Amino acid sequence: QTKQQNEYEIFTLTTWLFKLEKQGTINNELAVVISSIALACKQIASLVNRAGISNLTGVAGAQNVQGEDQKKLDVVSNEVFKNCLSTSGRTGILASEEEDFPVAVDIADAYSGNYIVCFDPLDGSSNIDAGISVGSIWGVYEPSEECPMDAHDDANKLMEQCVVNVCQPGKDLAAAGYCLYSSSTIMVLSVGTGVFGFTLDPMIGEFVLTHKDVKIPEVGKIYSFNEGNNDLWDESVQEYIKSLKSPEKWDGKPYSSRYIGSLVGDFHRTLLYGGIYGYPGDKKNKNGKLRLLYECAPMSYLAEQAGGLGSTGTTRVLDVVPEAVHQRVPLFVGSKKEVEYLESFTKKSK
Ligand code: P6P
Repeated sequence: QTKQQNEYEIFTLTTWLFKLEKQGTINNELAVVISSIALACKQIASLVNRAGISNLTGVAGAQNVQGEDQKKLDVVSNEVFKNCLSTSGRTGILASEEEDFPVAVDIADAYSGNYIVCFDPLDGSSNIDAGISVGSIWGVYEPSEECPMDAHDDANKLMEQCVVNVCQPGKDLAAAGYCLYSSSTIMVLSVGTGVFGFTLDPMIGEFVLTHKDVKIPEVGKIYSFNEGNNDLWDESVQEYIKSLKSPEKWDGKPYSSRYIGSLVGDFHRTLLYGGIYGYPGDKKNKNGKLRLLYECAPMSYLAEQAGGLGSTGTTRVLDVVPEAVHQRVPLFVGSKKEVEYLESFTKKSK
């Protein structure tokens, strides 16, 4: 029987992970990896919140008080993520938006689990100086014993082959999530049993359960696209956006546009309020701007776990087979009916 919850009992990310481990839903290694990600995000939250004060805003090249070269906040965040994931002892290879090639965790740090973690340590960091929401995005991919050991390939190539062969979003994602650094710091994640959100309580330094089994609204009258690129988009996307603005089509109530230029903030609003976020390919970049393994796949995984959908416009994002670590794909993600409506335009044109 369920134990009566007393008024002082709080549910934290740590106790949530323990419950899943006890149920056999996740193993201890994955619980430790996710806890190490939570530690990294707590550190980054503090850095982001104090960026202006501790002179961490602005571009690299500035001098700090010790006269050392100032690192950009996303470079610092990358170091924080790598340190926490390496010292967790449960990871094998780390692929970061900030690193040209995946890095193998030092064998001295490895213990068990051997998970591959792909992450964008501080997405949207160009918004920091303006105090606009930013976030960390991550995906934990199942470990794999075999990696293509190609003797004459150098270590970098070998690492890249490992990640590409092992990280197939639709079958190898063991967990995915993001941490939103905004009016509050919220960790949103899934291990395949739905989407849960935990808000950082600065009083106790713990992520406390605040969003239980989030379900994205079936439909939503908000679209989130950078319309400055409209003339570069495929005609099918232009037609789609035009249809959202038609008062006649929507009983006099066309869609609203919301775009803050920070994927984590735009996605989080879409997850809670419904609607669609899109970063289409365009004439300059046919695959758009966002990366599959540590932006599009984690967000699509979360959307589907919440009853939504993530599409490239022609196929489900989670069905894409990676060909390179920093591979880009177009992304349309949000309420299932909204993404399906978009696909009724983009699939027709193919
Ligand atoms: P644009 C931030 O640089 C980012 O990667 C996402 O967070 C954001 O959604 C997108 O790029 C914004 O790109 O071209 O609209 O400025």
